[in-house]
Amino acid sequence: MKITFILPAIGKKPGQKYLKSWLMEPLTIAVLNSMLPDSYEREFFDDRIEAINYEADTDAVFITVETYTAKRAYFIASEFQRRGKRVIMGGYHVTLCPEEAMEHADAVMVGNADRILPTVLTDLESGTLQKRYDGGACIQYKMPDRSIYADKMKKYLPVSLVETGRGCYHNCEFCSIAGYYHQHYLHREVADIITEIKSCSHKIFFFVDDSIFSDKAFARELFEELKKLDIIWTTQITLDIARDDEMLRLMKESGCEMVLIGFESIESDNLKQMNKGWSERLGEREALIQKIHDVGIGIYASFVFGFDSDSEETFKATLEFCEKHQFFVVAFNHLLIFPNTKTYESFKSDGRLISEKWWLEKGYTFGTVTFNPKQMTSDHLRACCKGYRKKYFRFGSIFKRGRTMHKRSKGFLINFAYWAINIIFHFEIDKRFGIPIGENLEEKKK
Ligand code: B12
Ligand code: SF4
Repeated sequence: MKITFILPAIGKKPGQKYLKSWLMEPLTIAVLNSMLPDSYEREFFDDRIEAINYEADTDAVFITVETYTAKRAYFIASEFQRRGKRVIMGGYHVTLCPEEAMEHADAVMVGNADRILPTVLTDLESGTLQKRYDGGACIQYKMPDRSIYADKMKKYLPVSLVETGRGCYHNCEFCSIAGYYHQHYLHREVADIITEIKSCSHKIFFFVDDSIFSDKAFARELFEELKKLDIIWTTQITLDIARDDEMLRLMKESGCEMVLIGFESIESDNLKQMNKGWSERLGEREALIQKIHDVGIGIYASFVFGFDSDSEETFKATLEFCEKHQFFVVAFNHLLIFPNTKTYESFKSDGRLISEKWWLEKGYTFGTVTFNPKQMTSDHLRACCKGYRKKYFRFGSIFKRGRTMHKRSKGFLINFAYWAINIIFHFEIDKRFGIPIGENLEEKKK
């Protein structure tokens, strides 16, 4: 048996390269690859950096699909299907929208592959493939098999991606993780994670978890073991980590140099609207941020605009807030209305969606707002996301923050990463906005 893995790309502007900051190693493919029996042949096409060989001699094509890559994934599937190949799809978008994906695939997998993939492979071999498989939520692999993209490693950012757990206990209404894991959290064995980290080639790690300290005992055990390794790492976390002084100290000692925090909004009403009111205790936010900075950990602060209390004034106040705290980097994104989230349902029932399937819409570009905000037009919201991002990443701001960064942490690697990331973000703003989704990917890859 031979399996062909595909990671579809989002899209490109004509003649441009794929966005550098999106070029991370495709951990999903390594994890799925590790689940195949040794006897299987396998190959992988990374649509972001290389041409797909639609003539590949293969028994099945496995495509991982996110909402932004769905249009492209369906095109790739159709190319293989018309050559008589079987296509199986899985991933976030398929889990959130299985009926839609089923129209484009021979089989879809909803949820995690870890438990159910052997059944899919048996059915493939015996020619009894079902239309839909439900993998549920689980995490059961030991060691991702990265050999599948070893030949492409130089094209990816020099960061190793490792997954320590999946899911999150919270239920923020706009979030795909909540739509996928339904407030469940699961983690791997610490020993497996450490063995995996030791096998990776880079010194910088991104733990792709959405909420690494959901299980505090596990997190503590993990951080204690990380202390024995000479690595630096980052992850996504909620601000309440700073309520636990011991955990914060342990994180820093174990090599954590930066955390990504989804603040989402500085407006209480917005936080309530998205069911993230729990992230804010009146007056405490500033103190918690200070504690993280005092221990020497930088913050990648992420904000989402377009909730009902947002106007340009919110952008101004948020920029001021970010400049005051001198965050490592920020993201100012417009609200993305992902399918099968509570936000999607409420915007749909209020008649506020401009397009119900924006991700398949012809001409849809990255940065285009797909709903009607309350206090701004959708074009104004888009312009503010871009304009205020530009203000934060102007060179004056980067230099000023760079000096603060150096005072917070003296590590060479993290300071180097600060300059590299900020400069990449500075130049990527214009490139990122307006990327046509699913387009120009058959151009010769550079
Ligand atoms: C690392 C990461 C990135 C990296 C690189 C991603 C990459 N493709 O290489 C960076 C930082 C660049 C990034 C960027 C973006 N990301 Co991102 N990212 C992640 C993150 C944190 C981890 C992904 C991962 O490696 N998971 C580990 C693997 C093992 O899990 P998995 O992919 O779910 O795979 C399992 C199952 O889903 C299933 N499965 C998956 N595919 C397939 C295929 C088949 C055939 C089968 C059978 C099964 C199967 O089996 C696997 C094993 O159980 C996820 C959140 C998360 N925790 O997963 C967000 C996430 C995927 N990203 C998301 C988004 C929105 C983006 C951006 C659009 C953000 C932005 N505004 O710029 C960009 C798009 C970039 C792109 N696609 O090129 C969303 C997608 C939501 C959606 N509905 O599609 C997520 C879910 C985050 C979120 N909280 O909403 N991202
Ligand atoms: S936004 Fe963050 S905290 Fe909220 S459900 Fe999603 S992953 Fe969990």
